[in-house]
Amino acid sequence: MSNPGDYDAVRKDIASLLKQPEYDDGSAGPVLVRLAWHSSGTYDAETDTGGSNGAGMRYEAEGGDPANAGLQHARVFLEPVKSKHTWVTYSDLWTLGGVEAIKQMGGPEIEWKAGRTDFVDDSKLPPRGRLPDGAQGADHIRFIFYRMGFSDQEIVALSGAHNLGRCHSDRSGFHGAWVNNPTRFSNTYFRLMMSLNWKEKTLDNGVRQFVHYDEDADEELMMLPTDLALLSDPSFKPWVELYAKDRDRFFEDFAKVFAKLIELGIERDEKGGITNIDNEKGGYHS
Ligand code: ZEM
Repeated sequence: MSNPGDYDAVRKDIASLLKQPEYDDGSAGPVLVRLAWHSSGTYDAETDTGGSNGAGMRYEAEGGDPANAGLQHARVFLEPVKSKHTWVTYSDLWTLGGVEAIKQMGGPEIEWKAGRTDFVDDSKLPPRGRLPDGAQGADHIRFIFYRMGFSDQEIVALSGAHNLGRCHSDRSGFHGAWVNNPTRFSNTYFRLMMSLNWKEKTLDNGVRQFVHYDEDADEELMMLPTDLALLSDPSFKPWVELYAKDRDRFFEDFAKVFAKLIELGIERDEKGGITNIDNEKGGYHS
């Protein structure tokens, strides 16, 4: 137990659970980043529904969305942190988990604010199907991310998260990692996207992805159709080129857009207090 509001204590415990020698590439970090993203990425600006507040993924309607397959691993990794710091809300914990994991994996510091509640407001629940489908192209990417209020530049910056982690056949049907060192945050994803020769491959399960095989590497690298759509689209491409060249600019832009992602649907006053949720109905407020 820690004092309510001691988020540094929570961060410390997140940092110390990242090392998981038996899991994937030895780190819980990438799947924590995906949890933060999927908990936020259901937002629809027009109807002001979805988003990280409410931690709806705890329930079948959202948690059982096939797009969220595998994210129970991330929630299980974080459970001891929740048991120890009972005052922290799941919605704060899941977003902070992503932020702290990125920092620990060598990425930028991302602004994070507390105050989300775990009260599920039925009028804000997102329908399934709000998250992107990796098998599609640029039109689909824009449809999904414009709905949240992101620009083309922000879409490309956010996509740089694919420096981390991997695809699992039993979760998404895709297979493999984008880079050779997928537990280290960097701009390698953009550099490899531009420099390698990507070949289309149909996996045994019928799923189509792009691969690059290098004799010196341990395993084939991969790109989703949506990843390579960034390179063939005239408005996305200049940002891929910039981020491949300029690591610092990528870190700076990524930090800004990830901070925006985890604030979707949340309105705050000047002191940072959330103004558009019912404080009576749960959640901790400092
Ligand atoms: Zn992802 N992502 N993503 N993504 N993603 C996967 C894995 C990870 C898309 C997508 O279909 C997939 C963003 C955008 C988009 C991460 C972060 C972010 C996987 C593999 C797929 C299929 C899942 C599996 O099998 O386990 C699509 C289509 C996207 C946009 C067009 C954004 C934005 C992200 C964060 C800012 C991360 C970290 C992973 C690795 C997860 C892991 O378990 O290793």
